[in-house]
Amino acid sequence: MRPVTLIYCLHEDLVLLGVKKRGFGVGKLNGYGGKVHSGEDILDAAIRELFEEAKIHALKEDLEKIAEIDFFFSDVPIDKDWNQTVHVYSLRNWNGEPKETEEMKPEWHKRNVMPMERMWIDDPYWLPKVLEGEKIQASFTFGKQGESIMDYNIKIINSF
Ligand code: 6OG
Repeated sequence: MRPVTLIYCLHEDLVLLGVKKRGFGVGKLNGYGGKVHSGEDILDAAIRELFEEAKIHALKEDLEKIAEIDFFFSDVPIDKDWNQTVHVYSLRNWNGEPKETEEMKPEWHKRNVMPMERMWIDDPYWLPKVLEGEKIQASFTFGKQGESIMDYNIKIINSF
């Protein structure tokens, strides 16, 4: 499974989401993150992706791990490399103002009224839980190239 990162920046009752402008999940609203390079530390990758996509700086000690999720795409050829393990973090302190980049256009949303119809179809199952403070380990299996959920499992855990 390919490791990838995902950060949700939180400020008061708001969460920073971005419209993905290219690549995997184009057009969808999501947190910030991407692929961990080979040999790269996962937290370093999370910080690097956040800077590349939003131009804000984070410190490792400010990242709080809130979820680890395996995503399987049952009808996408293995060599397309869509199957991934997403390491999810929340972040309350950073430096700088989120900016639009070639990859993401930032939008702030109220945490309790997120526009789920513009997000990945798995998000309603787990994202509200983790933004309320739960920690989860989960897996999802998709059909229809990610447009339907065939199976999922969510386990609430005490800590990572
Ligand atoms: P690149 O591969 O473009 O980064 N990601 C998902 N996020 C959610 N909420 N649901 C999913 O369900 C996801 N699959 C991947 C991880 C892709 C970014 O998208 C996230 C990365 O932050 C399938 O570099």
